Amino acid sequence: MANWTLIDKHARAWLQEAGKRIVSSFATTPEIMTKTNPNDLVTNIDQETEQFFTEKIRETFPDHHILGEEGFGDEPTGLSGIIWIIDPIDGTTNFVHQQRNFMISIGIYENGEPGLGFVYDVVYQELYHARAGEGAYWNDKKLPALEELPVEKALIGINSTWLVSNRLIDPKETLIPLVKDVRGTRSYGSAALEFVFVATGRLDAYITMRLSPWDFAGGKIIVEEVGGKVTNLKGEPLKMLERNPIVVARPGLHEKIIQKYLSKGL
Ligand code: 2AM
Ligand code: CA
Ligand code: CA
Ligand code: CA
Repeated sequence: MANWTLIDKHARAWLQEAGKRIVSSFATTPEIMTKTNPNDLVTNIDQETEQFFTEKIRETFPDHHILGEEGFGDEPTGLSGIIWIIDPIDGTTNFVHQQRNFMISIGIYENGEPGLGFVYDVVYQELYHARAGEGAYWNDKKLPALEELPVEKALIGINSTWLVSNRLIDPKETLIPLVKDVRGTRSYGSAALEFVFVATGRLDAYITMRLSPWDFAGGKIIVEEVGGKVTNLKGEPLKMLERNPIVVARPGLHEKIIQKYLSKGL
C-alpha cells in the first residue's frame, strides 16, 4: 500500500518549485514547436517541467512508474503499481498566448485505483487537490459535495469546435440542442482547469471529445471526491491509458445530459 502522506508531501513541494520555474520563464521567450498539427503546440518549458518531475520521482521513488505527455516518462503499458500521470502544462496555447489559464496536472494511481489528484494554477498559486476517500480542496478550503441542478440553470464548459461538424460526434442531435437549453457556455482552453471548475461549482458540466490520460488523470480524482461524475459519452468508465470522449458533471445533471442529449447521437 502506497505511503500517500509521503507522496503528497513531495508532490506539493515539487509543484511549488516547478510553478516558480514556469513563472520565472516569463522573463524569456519560450521556444515554441508544433507537434501533430500547426495548432498543437509544445514549448521547451513544457519539456523542462516534465523532465523536472520525472527526475525528482525517479530519484525519490525509483519503483514508481510515470506517464507524461511529453514522453519523458516510461510509457507504461499497464496500470499495476504506482503510476504518476503528468501533464506539465495543460493549456499550452494559453501559456504561449496569455501567460495564464494553464495548469500543472498530476494524477497518482495505485493498481488503477485513484490515490492523489493535483491541479495547480502556477500563476495565481491556486492548488486544487484530493486524496481518494478524503475529499477535495481548493488551497486549504474543503470543497462541499456537489448538488443536483436542472439543465436550464447549468453553465457548461465546451469548446466551440465540437459544435461544428467533426469526425467524433454529430452535433446536430446532441451538443447543439444542449447548448440551446443550458444557461450558458464557457471555454477555458485547459481541460484540467475545466475539471476543477466543475469540482468547485464554477461550471456545472464539461464536455469534450478527446482527452488523453494526462489531461484528465488529476482532475478526475478531484471531481469524484466531491461527488461529480466523470465518464465517456455513454456513461461508461474512462480507459485510463487511452484517449476518451468525456462528460464531467454534477450528479443528476450528468445522467440527464447523457440521456436527453448525447445518447441521441450514439
Ligand atoms: P494541452 O495544452 O496539454 O495540449 C484545450 O486545447 C485542451 O485540450 C487542453 O487541455 C489541451 O491540453 C487539450 N488537448 C489535447 N489534445 C490537444 C491537441 N492535439 N491540440 C490542442 N490541445 C489539445
Ligand atoms: Ca499538448
Ligand atoms: Ca493537456
Ligand atoms: Ca500539456
